[in-house]
Amino acid sequence: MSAPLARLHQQLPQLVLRTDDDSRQHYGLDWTRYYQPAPLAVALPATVAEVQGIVRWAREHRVALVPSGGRTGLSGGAVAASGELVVSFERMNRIGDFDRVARTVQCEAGVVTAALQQYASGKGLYYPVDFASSGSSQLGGNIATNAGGIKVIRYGMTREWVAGLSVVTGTGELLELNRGLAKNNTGYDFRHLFIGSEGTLGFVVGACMKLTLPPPPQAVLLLALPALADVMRVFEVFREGVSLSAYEFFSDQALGHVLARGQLAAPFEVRAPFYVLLELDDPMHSGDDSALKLFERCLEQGWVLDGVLSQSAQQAQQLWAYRESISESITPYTPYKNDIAVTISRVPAFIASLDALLAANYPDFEVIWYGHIGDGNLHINVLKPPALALAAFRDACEQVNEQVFALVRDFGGSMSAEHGVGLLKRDYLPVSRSAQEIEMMQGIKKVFDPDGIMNPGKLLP
Ligand code: S2G
Ligand code: ZN
Repeated sequence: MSAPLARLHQQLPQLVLRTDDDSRQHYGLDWTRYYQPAPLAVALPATVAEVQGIVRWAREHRVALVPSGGRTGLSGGAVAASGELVVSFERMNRIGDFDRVARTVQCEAGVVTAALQQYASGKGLYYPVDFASSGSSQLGGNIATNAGGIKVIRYGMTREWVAGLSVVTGTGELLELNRGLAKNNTGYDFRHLFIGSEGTLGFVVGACMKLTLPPPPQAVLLLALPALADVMRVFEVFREGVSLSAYEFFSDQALGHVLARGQLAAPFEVRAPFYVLLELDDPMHSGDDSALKLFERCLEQGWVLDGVLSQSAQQAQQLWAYRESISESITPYTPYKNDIAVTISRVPAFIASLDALLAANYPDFEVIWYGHIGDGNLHINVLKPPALALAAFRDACEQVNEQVFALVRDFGGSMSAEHGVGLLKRDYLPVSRSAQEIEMMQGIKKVFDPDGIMNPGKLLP
């Protein structure tokens, strides 16, 4: 054990510290597969005091710190590739102090998202932020990346559900931010600085999370569409007529890869170029047949070719599976991934422009589209052609990246809609933020992390 680590152990004798290769490999990586993890070691604190002790030690020994939650990030925000100390919050996973009147609950950073969803359900309430990785992602990471997911259209991003935030800054101070108050107009709301800061200002160690009343039973309507422009026409029609909790989109290529796994039968007899999945209040439960009338109207207009409305919660889950299993269906193709957003009304034009650009420059690359199109959020995946060597593919994808971000800039969009900036996109931050803004962010980082030990190299160029 190195002298600094021995010193850490001496200062915090109860702190769980792992230096074995398996732990360093396992905790030094998130879902991005571009980096070789090489942390100094992994610390697993059980208390805020241990987190503060780690920060004070890191300042003294000038060791960088990388926060580690569920490590489900896709931008390299939790990657430790240069001798950092990984600080895992998996041992800080208590939920408690439920306040039924305020509808809030205190959670430590290591609470798994699904555990909070289950806790809320057990109290007859609902925690609505949801995404495919909720079974392993942790609240600290969700807050640090302001995670979005599939229900943003009705419930917003994680930011909306944080009533209070406990953070340990890069100076080792513990800040209790907002303390769960519904109203608190007392100057800058640092809570919102830390939400989405990707561990670059300090550690999220706990949060007072808001819960809400559960929605009525939801149904899923899966529609087959002939053209991209219809995706937005259908969105406008249904958004006016019913209460949507999700409006997802995927291309037929995406569906093709899902079906190729052989676990799901095709949803319709005839394939279509695009599909949208709507989650809405179940007409069978509400007795409101507006959704069916809107479907018929879209059918008459030729904006929809076919559709299926779930008749049970089980069938709703089966219909969601078409969308939720896309990511794992294409993983074997080591895809180039990107996560961007443009103004909702410009989504079809953006997709058409990028498709044309990629087809012209990389005719043998297969482009897979899916995403939370109701928020203007697109997930772009380009699959590696089987015959192309991975290194050559990754080189080509550097150019693809440049072209994607150039188009995002032209469309006035965001270079990262929900996956954050992390390590992967750090150098492209100027696509969406001005030089002045970046300079101000660096100034703010200096206040909370004067020694630059908090997740250095992430988010900020
Ligand atoms: C999604 C998750 C992972 C991916 O499916 O909505 O945010 O493949 C993504 O991009
Ligand atoms: Zn997503």
